[in-house]
Amino acid sequence: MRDKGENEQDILEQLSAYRARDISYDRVLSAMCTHPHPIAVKAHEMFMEANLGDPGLFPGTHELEHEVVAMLGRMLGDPGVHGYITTGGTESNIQAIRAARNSGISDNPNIVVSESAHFSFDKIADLLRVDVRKAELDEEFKVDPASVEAQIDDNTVALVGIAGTTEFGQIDPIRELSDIAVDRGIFLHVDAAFGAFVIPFLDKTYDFDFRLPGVSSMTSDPHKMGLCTIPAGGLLFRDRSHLHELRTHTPYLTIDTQYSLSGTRSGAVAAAAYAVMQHMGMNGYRNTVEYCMKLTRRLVERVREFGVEPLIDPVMNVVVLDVGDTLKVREIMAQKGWYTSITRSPLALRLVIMPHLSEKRLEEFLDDLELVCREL
Ligand code: 0PR
Repeated sequence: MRDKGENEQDILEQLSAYRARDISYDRVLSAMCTHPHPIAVKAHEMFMEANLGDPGLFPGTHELEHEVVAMLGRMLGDPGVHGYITTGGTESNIQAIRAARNSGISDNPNIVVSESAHFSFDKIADLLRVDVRKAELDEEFKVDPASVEAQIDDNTVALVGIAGTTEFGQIDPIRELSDIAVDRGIFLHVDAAFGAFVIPFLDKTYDFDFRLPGVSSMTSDPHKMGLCTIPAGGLLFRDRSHLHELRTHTPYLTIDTQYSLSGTRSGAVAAAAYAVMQHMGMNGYRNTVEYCMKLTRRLVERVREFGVEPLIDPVMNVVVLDVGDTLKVREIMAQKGWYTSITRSPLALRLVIMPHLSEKRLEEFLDDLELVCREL
C-alpha cells in the first residue's frame, strides 16, 4: 500500500482495466454461475454492511434470512426447515456432513457419496477427518443404490445423493437412497446446489427433496440457477437438532450462539436472494429453466446432425458430448473464444447451458463446433 492514497478516478480506471480482462459470460458454456438478476444487484447494494454474524445488530436482515430459508424450504417440500445462507455449495456440504458426523456415534466415521460427487467432498474428507467412500455409478451416471448399500457399515454417519451432478447434470435415485436411510437410520444429505433451482421446474417430475422421509438435509444455491449475487448458498435441515450440532457459543456478541462456519457473514446476499426469489416467483424460474432446456434440446439436435452424440440424454441444462479427441476439441474451441469444460470419467466435452447464453451465440458455437469436429 502507498503512503498517500490515490484519487478515486485513477483507482476506478485501474479497476476497469482489470475488469476488462475478465471473460464476459456471453461465450461461457462451462460455468454454473451467471449474471445476477438486476433486482438482486440492487438489493445487494442496499445491504452491503449488514453482517449476519452479529444478527442482534441487524434484526431486519436476520428476518430476511429466515424468509429466504423458508422460501427455499417451501420450494423443496418442507416450509419448516432450519438453516442459514452460506457462501455456497461447498460450505453447505461441509456443514451438513459436520452436523451428521457430530450427531453420529462413531470414533471412525465414514460417509458414502457417489463417484460423481463434487470435489467439495474431497475437502470434507480432509477437513472433517471422515472417510469418504465412493459408490459406483450405473450406465447413466446415477449412483447405484446397491453399491451404496455395500459400502455402509456401523461407522457410516451419512449418505449423500446428488440432485443435479456437476459433470452430467444427472439426478441420483434419491427415493431409493431415502429408503435405505430410513431403513438403516442414517442421515441423508442431498446436494442440490445446482439442481434446486432447476429440477422443480422441469417438465418431468423427480423425487429428490424433503418430500421423501429419509432426506435430512439439502444444499441449494441461489447463486447458481437462482440468479442471485455471489456468494449465496442455502443449507437446510429437516430437524432443528441437526442444526444444533453446529452450535458454537459466542458470549460477547448480540446473540450467544452461532451455527455458521464463517463468523462475519454477508447480509447482502440474503437480501439479494429474497429480492430475486420474490420477484421471479415459481413462474419466473420455470420460464428460465424452459429457456435453458429449449437451448439444450437444440444443441443436442444440432450435434447429432454432424454425427456427435451426448453420453446421456440431458436431464437438465448440462450436456456431455463424445467429440472424440476431447482435449483437442476443447483447445481449438478455446482458441475460437469459447469456454467449455470436461468430465473426469469418461473424458468428454461438458457444456452448461446457462441463462446468459443467447440463441444466436449458441448457433455460432455450434457452427464452430461442427467445423472443428468435421476437421478432426
Ligand atoms: N455441489 C455441486 C453439485 C456443485 O455443482 C457445486 C459447484 C458445488 C457443490 C460447490 O458449490 P460452490 O462452488 O458454490 O461452493 N459446481 C460448479 C463447479 O465446481 C461451480 C462453478 C460455478 C464452477 C461457476 C465454475 C464456474 O464458473 O464446477
